[in-house]
Amino acid sequence: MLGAVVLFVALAALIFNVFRGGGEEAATSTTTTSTTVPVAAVELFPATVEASSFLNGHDPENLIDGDADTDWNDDGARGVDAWVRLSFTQPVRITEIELQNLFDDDRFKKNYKIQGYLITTNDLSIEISGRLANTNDPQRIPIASIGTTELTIEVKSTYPAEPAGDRPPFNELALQSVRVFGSDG
Ligand SMILES: [Ca+2]
Repeated sequence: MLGAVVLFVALAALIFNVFRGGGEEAATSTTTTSTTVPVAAVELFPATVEASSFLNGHDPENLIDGDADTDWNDDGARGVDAWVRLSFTQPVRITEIELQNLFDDDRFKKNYKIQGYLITTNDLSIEISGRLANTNDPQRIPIASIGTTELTIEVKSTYPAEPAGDRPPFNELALQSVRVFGSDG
């Protein structure tokens, strides 16, 4: 009888250890050491920019030309399904982007503006989504990409165009500029 109990306990312990061993294995974490040297972020300049549509004279290139008097407008679709895609000739690490609505207060009000956005890059599997404030102050969005040659900003929702001055609001979504910061090394 005692022998049977001992055998049972030994067997139970063995089974327990097998299961526990499996659990331990699954719970084992791997630690990675990072030797990344911080690199000062600089402004990165896309080679090209394209958009889902644009109003004549408000080409997407206006977003990256460094000229405050030019801007991009979608083609009267009120921002529905609008997107902008920046392309780089060499892979870049992007730390953040800066979106700027129209500087001019009346024009800012009279156009549709980005509210919800979805940002994707061709080197990251994650999507970055969020909401901009309804303001024409510059707004920065953190990105942590590693080797991007293409970054796409999709408009998921908008702030409506409002009357300003004595003219009715427009049907276009407008954006003044997109600036990109990070490192190209
Ligand atoms: Ca511009």
